[in-house]
Amino acid sequence: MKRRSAAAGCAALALAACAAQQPRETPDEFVVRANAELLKSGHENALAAWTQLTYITPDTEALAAKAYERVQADVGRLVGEARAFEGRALSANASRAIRQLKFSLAAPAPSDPAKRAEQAEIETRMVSVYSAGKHCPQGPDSCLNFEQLAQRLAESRDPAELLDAWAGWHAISKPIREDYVRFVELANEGARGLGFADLGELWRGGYDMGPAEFEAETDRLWQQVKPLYDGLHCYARGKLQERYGKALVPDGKPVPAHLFGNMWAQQWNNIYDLLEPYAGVSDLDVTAELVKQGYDARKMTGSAEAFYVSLGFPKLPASFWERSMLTRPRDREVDCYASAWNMDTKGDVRIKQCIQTNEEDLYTIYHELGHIYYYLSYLDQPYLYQSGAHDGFHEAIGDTVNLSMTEGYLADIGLLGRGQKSTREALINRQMKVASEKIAFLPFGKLVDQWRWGVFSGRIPPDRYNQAWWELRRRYQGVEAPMPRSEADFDPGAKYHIPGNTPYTRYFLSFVLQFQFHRALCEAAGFQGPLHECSIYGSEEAGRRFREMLALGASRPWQDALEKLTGTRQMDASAIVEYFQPLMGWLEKENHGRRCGW
Ligand code: X8Z
Ligand code: ZN
Repeated sequence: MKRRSAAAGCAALALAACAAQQPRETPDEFVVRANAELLKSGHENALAAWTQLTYITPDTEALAAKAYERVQADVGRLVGEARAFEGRALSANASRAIRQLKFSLAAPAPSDPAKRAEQAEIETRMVSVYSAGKHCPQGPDSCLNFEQLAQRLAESRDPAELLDAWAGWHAISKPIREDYVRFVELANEGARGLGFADLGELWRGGYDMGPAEFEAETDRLWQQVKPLYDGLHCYARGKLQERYGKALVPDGKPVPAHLFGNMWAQQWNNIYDLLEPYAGVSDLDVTAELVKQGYDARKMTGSAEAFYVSLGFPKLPASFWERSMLTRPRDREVDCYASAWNMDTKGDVRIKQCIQTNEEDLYTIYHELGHIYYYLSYLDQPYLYQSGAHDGFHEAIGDTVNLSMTEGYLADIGLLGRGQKSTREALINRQMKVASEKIAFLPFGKLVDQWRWGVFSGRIPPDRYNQAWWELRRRYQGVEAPMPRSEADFDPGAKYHIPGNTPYTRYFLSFVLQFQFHRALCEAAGFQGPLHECSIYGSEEAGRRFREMLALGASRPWQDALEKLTGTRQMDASAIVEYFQPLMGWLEKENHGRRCGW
């Protein structure tokens, strides 16, 4: 404690010089202190943020901004103090911990307290505006929130109604634009203060390789998976033409973005009925069974827990059930976006999700519990190592489990009838369903940060925000805006992770990695057969291998963690290609004669 007040007492000096006046603190001692300080402010921040997002009012917003500001101030100060060790030989642990410290914030703030406060307020406000977003097509009594609009996009097949839902939601982000412009200025200043050229360089730098090398890695992976997407896009456009006609969905052109059953056209599972290759062959309707069997949020979460327990993970702590928010409360504004929380890095873990009884939310709760079980697996690590090997690992855990929710598994737990047909037709149907989530997502997973990297570097200035967004969506996804857009709009802001400032490349990486993990775990489980039929449900050995990797947290470079589980040190798309081999062969024939591309 003394040291802290000494440091605070010489505030007029540069922080590094200030720290240099404490010659007795070794780098390793510094790391111990940094862990303790960050744990304290991180916990307070988590409590305030949780309260704000589960009870949005101007008061909770102000308190959350204050707590967040403290974390940013602590990180900025500690990074400054760590400069005293530059040029010195550090232990492997001190060097890694200091590296983690630099990359610990998604948006560092400027050192000027007034600007720091401004940034914290802006970030908090952007999320609040997004979360409270509503579309009121017929006046104030007709307002629809995000879930209602998303449901409309998923279920309606009337182009006018789809367009209304799409346009309504894309209007809520207009007021976020101005805040976002200022946020970029402030966060860039914060990143420069930590020694980065801009915030994008900081984001790309957190992967145990240089930022340029990382960017090249993402391009390499994209080239590996692009043929899968091209085939699926061609087929989907053909099917959408059958439903909506060539006037709305023309040949050789990008497809209007409101027709895919999803607000961002990022996953197409909601239009599986339109995409289904062989009608009447399979009954894959899990939602109907969930409803029939009276599954509520708790029961769905319990089902996910049981999967992890079958792998040898512990049961969820009682506090998880007491403190999580699993449904939308009726009496207040909340942020319903699904997320998993590690409150105190000591076992207070929670989920915030507004679970509805349907298949999509079932998969999401399994995804979220993946985060929770990662948190619980690395509780013994120091604070700065309590994160994923990289952020894509964190996203991939629950999704790896999702890949094991095969027909066999769903039948085991009574959500699908036994004796699903095992014909080639049934297999292609099933693969189409998984592809509509996993392959459809890949270009979106990549482009969101292509946009932000450009924004942070200044290559995309504010007066080109929207235009550049749609250029990327057209280039990568082959979709286009369903109505005229201008720079008065702020369409990127209609995606949670933009106002929420959550880096997005993590999901792109996750969608590649999860197949790598799945293949390795299936091997560990002794499964023999095609990858798409494997479920690791009930395999203690797969669970043991999984936990071995998870327990490392961020204590080692991610390549070590990957090697531990898969035997390779490279992210690689060969497993996703292998998984979808049957569908790809089928699509090649099916697309014959179609004019693919856009
Ligand atoms: O945001 C999420 C999770 C929470 S970490 C539900 N995902 C991305 C998205 O929905 O945009 C999972 C898949 C991609
Ligand atoms: Zn996630």
